[in-house]
Amino acid sequence: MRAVTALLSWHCLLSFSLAQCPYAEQLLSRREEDHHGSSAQFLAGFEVDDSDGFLTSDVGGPIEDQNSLKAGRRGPTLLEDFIFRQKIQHFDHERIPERAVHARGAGAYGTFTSYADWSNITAASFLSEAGKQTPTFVRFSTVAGSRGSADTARDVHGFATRFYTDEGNFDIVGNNIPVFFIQDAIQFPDLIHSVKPSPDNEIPQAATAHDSAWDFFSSQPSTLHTLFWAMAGYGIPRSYRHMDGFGVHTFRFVKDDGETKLVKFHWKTKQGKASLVWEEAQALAGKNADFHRQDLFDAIASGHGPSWELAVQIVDEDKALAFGFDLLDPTKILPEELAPLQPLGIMTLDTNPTNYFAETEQVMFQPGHIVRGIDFTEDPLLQGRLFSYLDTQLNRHGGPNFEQLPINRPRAPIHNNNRDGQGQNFIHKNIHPYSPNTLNKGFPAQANQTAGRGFFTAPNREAKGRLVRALSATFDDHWSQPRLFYNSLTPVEQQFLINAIRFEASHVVSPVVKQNVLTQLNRVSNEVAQRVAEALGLEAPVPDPTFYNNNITAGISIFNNTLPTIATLQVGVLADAKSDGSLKQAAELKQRLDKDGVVVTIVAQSLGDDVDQTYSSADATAFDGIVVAAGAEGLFHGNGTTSPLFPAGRPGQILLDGYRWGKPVGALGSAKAALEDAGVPAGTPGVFTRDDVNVFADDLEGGLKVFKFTDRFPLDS
Ligand code: HDE
Repeated sequence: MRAVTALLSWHCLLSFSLAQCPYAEQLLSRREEDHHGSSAQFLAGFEVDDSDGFLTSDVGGPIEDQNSLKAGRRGPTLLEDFIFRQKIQHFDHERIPERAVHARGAGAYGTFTSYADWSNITAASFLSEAGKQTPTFVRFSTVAGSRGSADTARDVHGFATRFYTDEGNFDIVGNNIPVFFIQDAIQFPDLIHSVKPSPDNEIPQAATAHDSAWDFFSSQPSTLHTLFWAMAGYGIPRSYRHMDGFGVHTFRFVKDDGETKLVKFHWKTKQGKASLVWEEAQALAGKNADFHRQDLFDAIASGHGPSWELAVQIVDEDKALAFGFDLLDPTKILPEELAPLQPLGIMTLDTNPTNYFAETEQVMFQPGHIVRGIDFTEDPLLQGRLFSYLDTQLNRHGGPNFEQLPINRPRAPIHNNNRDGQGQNFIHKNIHPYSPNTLNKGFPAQANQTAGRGFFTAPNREAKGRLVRALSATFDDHWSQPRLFYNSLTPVEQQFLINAIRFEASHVVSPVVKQNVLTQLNRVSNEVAQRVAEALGLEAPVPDPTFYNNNITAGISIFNNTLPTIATLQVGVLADAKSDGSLKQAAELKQRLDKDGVVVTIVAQSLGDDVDQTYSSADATAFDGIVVAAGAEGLFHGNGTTSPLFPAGRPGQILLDGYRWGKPVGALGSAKAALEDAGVPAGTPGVFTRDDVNVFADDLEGGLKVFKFTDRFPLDS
C-alpha cells in the first residue's frame, strides 16, 4: 500500500500535529534537516509510488475508472459520475503554458562542490569551504522551438543552473553562448517575434532561416555577435554535455566587508566541446528529434554523469570601461587574455528526473534568485530579466506559490509573511503575519548583515543620472567582436559559419533584407560579405573597414581540440547476421570498446542475441563512429543486397553518411572492400583499416577523440 502511504504522509502534514503523525520523522527531516541533504532524499518525500495498492480517486476512495456510469448499458453517461468527471477534468487541465522561449529542454540533478573557501571574493555560503557540496538542478534547452520541436535545430542553447544553497536558491540562468542579441531588455519581444514562426501559418518551426529573423538581425546590428556564434558550431552542439555555459551578464561578487568585484560566470565542460555538422543536424531532426535529451538521460543512467567546472573572470569595479568596451554590455565577451578564468568548483549531474512534468517542466528559474554574496549590475538586459522571469512564472503556474513546488522549493527553511494565494501548500501557524510585531515575539526576525547572515545589496552601488530612453555610447560598437570571433575560428570553422549564413540568407525572399544582411556583414568583414554575396547571386558592397581588426582570442575554436574523454560516445558496428564470423568480431570489438565506456550498437539485417539494431532502423546520425566487421562486406557490394529486410543500399549509406559528416569510420580485415563499395576513400585521415580488433580499437578511439575529421569538408578556394 505504498501509494496510500504517500498520500497519508501528506495528510499527516495537512491534518494532524506532527507529534501524532506516524511519518513525523520523515516529514520533519523533509522540512528542516534534509535541506542540506541530497536532492534524492529531499524529493523522496514528494514521490508517489504506484507499485501496489488500489486505484483511488483524487480524494482517496478506491475506485474503478474504466467504465463510465450509464443509464443502462447502451444509455447515456450520467452527470453524477464523479469518477468520470474527475478523471476527464484533470486530463483537460494537464498542460500549463509552455515557456515563451526555451520551451524545449531537458533537465537533471547534480551536486556542486566548491574547490576552496572563496570568502576572499564572495560571501556566498556555497563557496565558503573546500569540499562543500550543494545540490543542483540544471535545465538545458533550445530557444526558439516549441515544446515538441527537434533538439538539433540550430539555435542558442539554454544552460540554466539552480543551486539549492543553505542560504536559499541561486540560479545562473545562462546560455551556451557568452553574448546576447540585444542590449536592452525592452527589445526582447521584438527579437523573439522576429525569430518565431510567421503569425499567419506558423512556419517555420524552430528555425531562423526566414525573412523576419534576418530582417531583425540586419536592422539591429547588436545581434551580429551572437548570430556569429550561433551560425558556427555553437548553434549545433553534439550534446548538452559537450557545451560550455555562460552567465552572459556581468554580475557582482560581494564580500562580507562589502567590497565588490565584477564577475562573469563560465561553466567549462569536462567532456570537451563538440559539435555536429549542419547536414547531420538536419538529418537528426527527422531521425531522432529527442537526440539531446536522450543523450543526457542515457549518459546519466549509465553512470557517466557529465561535469562542468564553474569559473569566474574577476574584474575590479573601476575597470568596467578599461578594455575598450563596456562590461555592462551583454553583446561583448571579456577575452580570456584580459581576465583569466578562475575555477571555483565543479558540478556533476548524476540523477535523472523521475517525472518530466513535475520537475523539468515546472522548474522555474529566475536571474533574480540570488543569494548573499552575489549582486546584480546595471546591465540593462539583466535589469529587464529581473522583471520578466517572475512575471512569466506567474503566468505559467497561475499563482504566486510556484516556489513551493518540490523542484522549486529551497532546501533552506522558509519563514515569511507571504500568505494564501492559489495552491498554498503550507499551513502557517503564526496568526500575526506582519512585521514588525510583538504578538509573535517579533518573528520571523529581520536578517541583515550583522544578524542572521542576511542578504545585502552591494553597499558601493549607486545610481544617479538624467532620466533618458537611451543606451550609453559605450555600447555602440557592434562589429569589432564578431570580427574577433571570426578571426579566432579555424578556416574550416569559418567555412561552416559562412555556409550557415548562406543557408539561412538563401531562404530570405526580400531583396531589401538580403542587401541589409550584406551591408552588416561587410562592416564585420568584406571577405565574409563577398563569400555570402556569391551564394546569393549579389554583389558585395565595397569594404567598410572602420571596425576591421586582426585580433584573435583563445577558447573559441571547437574543432581544433581533441576530446578529453570518449566515454558515452556511440559507435555503430555494421555486421552480417548470416555470417557468424562478422557477428563474433563485432561482439569482440564491442567488448573491447566497452572498457573505455564507448557505447557500441551492433547492426545487422535482423535482431538476435548479438544484434542490437536492424539496418532498417539504424542511421549514421546515431553514431559518432562507424565500423564494418569482417564478413559484412557482401552487404555493401553492388549498392547492397536486394534484401527485403532493409532499404536498398542502407549499409553503404550509413557508412558514407558517417564519412561525409566527418566521423571516424573504418573496416576490419576483409571488410576493407566495403569502403570502396560505399565510396569512402581508404587511407585518408580518420578512415581506419586493420586486421586485428585490438589495434583497430586503439586507432578508432584516437579517431573518436578527434571527433570530426574536418579536412573532408571543402573550403572556398
Ligand atoms: Fe531568458 N527568458 N530572457 N535569457 N532565458 C526565459 O523565462 C527573457 C536571456 C534563458 O530552462 C523565460 O521561465 C528576457 C538571456 C534561459 O527554464 C522568459 C530577456 C539569457 C531560459 C525569458 C531574456 C537567457 C530563459 C521564458 C531579455 C542568457 C530557460 C520561460 C532581457 C543569459 C530557463 C521562463 C529554463 C527563459 C525572458 C534574455 C537565458 C520569458 C525578457 C540574455 C536559459 O521570462
